[in-house]
Amino acid sequence: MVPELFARAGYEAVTLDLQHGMFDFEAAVDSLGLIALGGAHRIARIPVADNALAGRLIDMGAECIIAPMINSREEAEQFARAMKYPPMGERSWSPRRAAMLSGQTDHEYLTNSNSQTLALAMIETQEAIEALDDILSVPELDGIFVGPSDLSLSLSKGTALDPNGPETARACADIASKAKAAGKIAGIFCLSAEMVEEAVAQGYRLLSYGIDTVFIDGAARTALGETAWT
Ligand code: 3PY
Ligand code: MG
Repeated sequence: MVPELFARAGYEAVTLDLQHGMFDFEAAVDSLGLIALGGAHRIARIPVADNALAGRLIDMGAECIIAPMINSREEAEQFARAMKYPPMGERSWSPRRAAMLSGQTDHEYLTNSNSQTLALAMIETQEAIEALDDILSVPELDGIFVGPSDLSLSLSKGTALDPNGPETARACADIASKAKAAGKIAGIFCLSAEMVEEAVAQGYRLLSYGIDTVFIDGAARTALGETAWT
């Protein structure tokens, strides 16, 4: 029920995290249907370099795939090409559920899906920042998605987990303006409402804000704190 709750709460899109979250493929397949039922767009994050899973999830109805730790043009290209049908890429044919969930026939889906699905490469290392122009030049790639926690770890050479820090914020602003100049979508993970505001001001268009376990943890602690006997 959790993905559906988020969709019904008013999020425009709900992301299933198969990199760090608890989803296996079957749970993700169920959840994609529940997000659709709740009326939100369907996003999934794959584990590092798992382009085969990107293909399976998009066939099962994910509309956007986020690929973590993309550090070179070649990695971006391999990922994005797995997401797009020829002649653009080399996505393999069998989109049964994706066509169903998007209310299209297979033929309509074939015509439309390259422009209706998003391949986003995560920028979350110093190496990725150095290769950013090359990554942004991949025509099949729709955009980038920043992971500020890993980015801060990488920029500080492992000495600081500081997703809100000034060095990370400067890097995030640069990434957004380069993405905009390249005509690509810029997305980012936000840990707070303040980060959402800052990211919007920097030009980010896809904001991923809130984690189910963090919300539950916070609500549980608040509820306990409100009782007289704890
Ligand atoms: C990061 O901040 O590194 C992320 O991957 C966010 O999900
Ligand atoms: Mg990360």
